[in-house]
Amino acid sequence: MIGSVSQRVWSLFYRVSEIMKPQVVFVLGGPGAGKGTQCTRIVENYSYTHLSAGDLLREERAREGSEFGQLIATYIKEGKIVPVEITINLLKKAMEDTMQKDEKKFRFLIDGFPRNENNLEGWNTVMDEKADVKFVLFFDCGNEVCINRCLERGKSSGRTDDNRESLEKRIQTYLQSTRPIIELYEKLGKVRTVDASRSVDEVFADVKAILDKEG
Ligand code: UP5
Ligand code: MG
Repeated sequence: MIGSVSQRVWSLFYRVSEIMKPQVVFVLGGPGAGKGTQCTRIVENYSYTHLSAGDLLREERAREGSEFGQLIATYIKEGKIVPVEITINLLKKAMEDTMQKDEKKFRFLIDGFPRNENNLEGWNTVMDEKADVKFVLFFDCGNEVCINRCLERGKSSGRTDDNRESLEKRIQTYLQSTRPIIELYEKLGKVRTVDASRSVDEVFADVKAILDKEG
């Protein structure tokens, strides 16, 4: 009798912890494809927390006393992908902090990650057991549109990589390293693609349709 009660308690515990397991959507696409813009819109309409890997790296670059500040600065300007040990710790901590503050916040948009094989390996090593990747939201946008959006933003963004020289490198890195990751998820049937070259509202209409369907 006691045994069966405790069994039921444990099975309930496991069911609850399964429900609370972080649910992740990876948000990928070229530089300036609109990942950040669309994530902001999603957060306004759905119960997701937006974590931009690029923003977390820029914060770490600016943090006084950071041992990685200089390395991150160089990598970002060169459009190269920062070693995953740095990025994954920032992401993990941001997820933990969010869930600690509010246990209901267990749905995450992870924007701009994973960008290459090293990133994916790091995720699988550190987070695979701890979080479920639901799907990849892919903002598909031509290189020229991407470059022009970033150049336009560069007039006021203050970002060290919103200039033509860095942008050429960012595009190359995207094509060589990130596209194969998207293709890999595509083979698993886990990519939801949106034509991101249209207006913010048009893109978001498609995003909504995907999220309403996926839950
Ligand atoms: N805009 C947006 N949508 C528009 C639309 N539909 N129509 C017209 N204009 C639109 O948008 C970019 C600009 O376009 C904005 O001015 C916006 O108003 C306009 P945004 O939403 O910011 O696009 P996003 O895809 O987020 O562009 P971002 O520049 O942030 O993409 P990146 O992937 O290049 O940058 P990120 O910050 O993710 O990474 C920067 C660098 O950090 C990387 O190059 C790399 O060096 C490093 N990094 C890592 O090393 N590892 C990581 O895991 C992540 C980053
Ligand atoms: Mg962004």
